[in-house]
Amino acid sequence: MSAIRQALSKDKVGKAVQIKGWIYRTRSSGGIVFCVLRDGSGIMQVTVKKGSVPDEDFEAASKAGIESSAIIDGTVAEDKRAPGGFEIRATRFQLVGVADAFPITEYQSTELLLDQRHLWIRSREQTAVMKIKGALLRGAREWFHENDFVEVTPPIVTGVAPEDSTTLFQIKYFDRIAYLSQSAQFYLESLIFSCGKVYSLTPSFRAEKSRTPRHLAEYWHLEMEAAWMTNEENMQVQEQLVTAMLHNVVKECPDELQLLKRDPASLKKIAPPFERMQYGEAVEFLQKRGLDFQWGSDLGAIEERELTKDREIPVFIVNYPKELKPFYMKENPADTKTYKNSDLLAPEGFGEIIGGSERETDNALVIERLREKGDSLDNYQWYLDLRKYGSVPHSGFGLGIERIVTWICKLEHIRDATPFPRTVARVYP
Ligand code: NSS
Repeated sequence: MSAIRQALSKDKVGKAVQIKGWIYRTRSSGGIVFCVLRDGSGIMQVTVKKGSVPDEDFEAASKAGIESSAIIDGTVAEDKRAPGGFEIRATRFQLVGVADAFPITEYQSTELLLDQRHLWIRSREQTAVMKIKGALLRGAREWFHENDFVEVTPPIVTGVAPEDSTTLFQIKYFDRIAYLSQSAQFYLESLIFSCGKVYSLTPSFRAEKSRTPRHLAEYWHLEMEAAWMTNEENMQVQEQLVTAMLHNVVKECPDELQLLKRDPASLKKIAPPFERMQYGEAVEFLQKRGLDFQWGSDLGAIEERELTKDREIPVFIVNYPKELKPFYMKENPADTKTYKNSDLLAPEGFGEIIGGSERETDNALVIERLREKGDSLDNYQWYLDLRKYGSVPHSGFGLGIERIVTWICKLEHIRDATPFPRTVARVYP
């Protein structure tokens, strides 16, 4: 058996091949069925001619509707009119799984496509997005491996809230309350004492009630934490990692990028160092652009768009005011109103893909901030212990995988960066 991508080649011309796949398009005219078969690696035209295949095969090919599965034997031939420039002239057409009338046709509403998500993910665009996502993750894992990070496996069920506690999902956990993890950060902070440099890829959960094109209730979170690391070194890891991820997509997914109209040159030119812009500079920049924006306000979608729309390379916004960020960040000694942190904003108007910081190691400060936040210290005793037994300076970050996919694939909405999106309105299918 041959994958379609391999059959689409000059040196296969005249050779016998067998391909297995699903009918993507089909039409018949004057004793010939032209069907385009799809198999995940690509699409290819198959011509089934009456007399060139057994009669029952021709009959089956004439009747088979789109998304039926079939096994085709035949010979590869060059044909300029066929997609990809080659076709298979069938000698056998075996229908395997007959498809009912497919519920998805052209120009469907977004809601219908979401209801039929389990079928819609067969579309070529969705397939391309999933392959690019796979290539991003492979690029990330390779980079971490080459740079001596240990992949670790933190829990998903937890009692702590690293980020905004209003977005926690509560679950009944036997006879107690627990939460779905918002971030693996605190567990990674514990693991640096043994492994030094760690990372994890886990689902994270945020009960985001606002419907935005950038938020999911469940997303894949790639997080890193390292002992002895300053926030500047943390940013160096981020710019190298992101570059490696993008360059791996360019290497592995040229066809998928083309299908999604993403110019690979725009990704290839991204390389460290990325600019570092102080939060204070960002405020001035936005004011100059005519936005009514004051020091101390959070950068929302509008501001991030303004900061990045004329850029081709990601930019770090560093040292945010304390009131905008979570309690675990390290105070910036150069300006104690701010933290030693950074958000990485993707260019072309996209906005945040990473949030990172150096971590506070002073337990008194951590306790004070937890109290201000109104959290019970009971669930955090283990986290406070980390500062009692050989505490070291350390930093880390979290990258939203669907965010980077949305940016690279030029998707309008983050829900298309994941096969089964979980949003406030949807857990089906
Ligand atoms: O809230 S973050 O900014 N930071 C953290 O969770 C840290 N505790 C991570 C760490 O230092 N280990 O989230 C990190 C990233 C953020 O930049 C987005 O890219 C992504 O996670 N993110 C999301 N993606 C999709 N949907 C939602 N709701 C979402 N929230 C954050």
